Amino acid sequence: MSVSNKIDWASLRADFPILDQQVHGKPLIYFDNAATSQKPRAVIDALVHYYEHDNANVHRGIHELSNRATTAFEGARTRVAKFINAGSADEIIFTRGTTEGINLVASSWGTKHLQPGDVILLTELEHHSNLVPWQMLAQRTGAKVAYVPVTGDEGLLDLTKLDSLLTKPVKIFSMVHISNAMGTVNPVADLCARARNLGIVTLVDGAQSAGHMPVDVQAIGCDFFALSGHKICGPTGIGALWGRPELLDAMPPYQGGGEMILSVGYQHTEFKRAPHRFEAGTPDVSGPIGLHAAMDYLDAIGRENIWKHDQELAHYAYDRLAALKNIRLFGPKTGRAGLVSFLLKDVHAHDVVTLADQAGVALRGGHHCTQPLMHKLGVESTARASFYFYNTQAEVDRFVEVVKEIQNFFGG
Ligand code: C6P
Repeated sequence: MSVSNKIDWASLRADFPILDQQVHGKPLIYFDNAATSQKPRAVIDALVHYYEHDNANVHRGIHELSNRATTAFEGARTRVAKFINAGSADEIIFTRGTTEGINLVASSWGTKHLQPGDVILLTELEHHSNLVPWQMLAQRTGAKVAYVPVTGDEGLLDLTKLDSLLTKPVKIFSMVHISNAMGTVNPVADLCARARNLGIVTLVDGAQSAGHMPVDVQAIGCDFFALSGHKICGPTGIGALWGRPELLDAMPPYQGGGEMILSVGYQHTEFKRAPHRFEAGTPDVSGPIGLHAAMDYLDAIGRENIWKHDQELAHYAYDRLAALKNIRLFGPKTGRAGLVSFLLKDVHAHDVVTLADQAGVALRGGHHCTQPLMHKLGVESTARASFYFYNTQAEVDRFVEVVKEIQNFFGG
């Protein structure tokens, strides 16, 4: 693999203590990175350091620990802004993850702007996180939800339909950057430009893209971008939503409470500007600190390098699986992100995952929170192997052997 020549991937792998273990007596092969990534020592150390030295509530105290915690917390906001090339830290709202980021936009921006007859445009590839909040909003406002169709097993958007779908009643177009179920990489910059020409607001679900490829929200040209920290080497429970400042400042708060106010009376409250008006209550302080360490770690490797590595591994895995009999593969043949999704003839995806686990290989099987997509493709579930930069070609070879053993076990 070409990128392997430039970077010492093996030594990076040693940064992840969890990977050095046996599962069911076999060396762990962790291929469930699209669900959550593992954490390097640098992130674990940042969390331990924070709790051992600086733990305090933020924005409240004038004491030393509170000042340190606040500086670290706000420093992490600046780091996130740099990670996705936002114009300023004020454009970054800390959330629990992608799900909460999308809910925030649907609830705050959506409730303010949508009316009966308006349309919310999504794609048939979406994760439930980018479906359910919009369906709930449609129910509340009388708007309708429409979808850019998917062509079939290759999981590509049928963009021939886009002109007829991007019409005047569409108020927001919310799309996944990388499909967690198919590995499709959507041409989000092009989609956002076409929407923007018509004055349509756009949101990009960056759950699977942010830590896997270079992301520049200004180059993408979207209005909102949501990401999850736990999928990019950061802690669970922390994520970020980026929004254009002119949109954020005109949006009503999503939740009320402490920290998001300028002044409160018994009848009336004045709110802070974005981002603080969207962060009610004591925030997760350690989460942003861990996320900061994760982003430093990823950028020291280079997301361009990570992207090439993951893509090469995914294409290698895809080609090796495609050489097997009685297998159905999902997602694009070329240009795919770092995962493969498949079904073995007459074997349930859960059985594949259970037997792979016995061999030490961690996969995911199920509908991947994309039930409508699965129904469209006429399946209930798939088995999925999803990669990150600490995975190796040798692990893929072992995984393919395990898939063959499972086929033999079931007489296939
Ligand atoms: N996908 C997977 O195994 P949260 O849970 O908020 O961190 O991320 C939600 C989410 C949103 N969009 C996409 C494209 C995603 O892949 C995910 C999470 C995991 O594929 C859990 S279902």
